Amino acid sequence: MAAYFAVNNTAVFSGPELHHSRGRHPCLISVVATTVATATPATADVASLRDQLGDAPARFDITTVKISNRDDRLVVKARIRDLKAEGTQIYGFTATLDNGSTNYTVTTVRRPSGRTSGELTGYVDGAPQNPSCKVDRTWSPRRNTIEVSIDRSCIAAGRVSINTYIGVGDGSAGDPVDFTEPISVQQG
Ligand SMILES: [Ca+2]
Repeated sequence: MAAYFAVNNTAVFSGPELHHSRGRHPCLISVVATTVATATPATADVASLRDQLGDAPARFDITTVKISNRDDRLVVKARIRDLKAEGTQIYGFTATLDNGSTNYTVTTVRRPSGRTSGELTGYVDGAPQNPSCKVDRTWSPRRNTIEVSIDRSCIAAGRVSINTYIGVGDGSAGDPVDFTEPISVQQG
């Protein structure tokens, strides 16, 4: 993204307007601002990423993911290119703590009827835990978004690294279709 703007601004710099400008050109400021806006500070409790567009069929194509690692809730919101309500779909993520030995799997399934379910399982050194936490989930085919929200007390405190995916199936069978790179988010 930053490179894209830099290329555009380079083109502007080479234009005739440059000859009328003294000191810092406003386009240079624009390049700096863009770089800052797309690089999330390590200490922030909110982080987002843009996944490749067109690397999966439209209803499984994750385009952006935003994570809020707040004191009260962990909220993961994904935008899908065209979230059609067809078939049974599964969306989920893993959240791994900095210690590397504590992680969680969170899944939500949407069936053709529109009914959804959600499940969270914790693992400590590979041993499953059962926090019995409610997984709030909102599948919105109209808005092309899936939002999952969990009480923050269900997940050990601290920074988490999150990988998300979406695919076909109900969790017992099926295939993930699109994945995102890990997103590390400090707790606010
Ligand atoms: Ca994608």
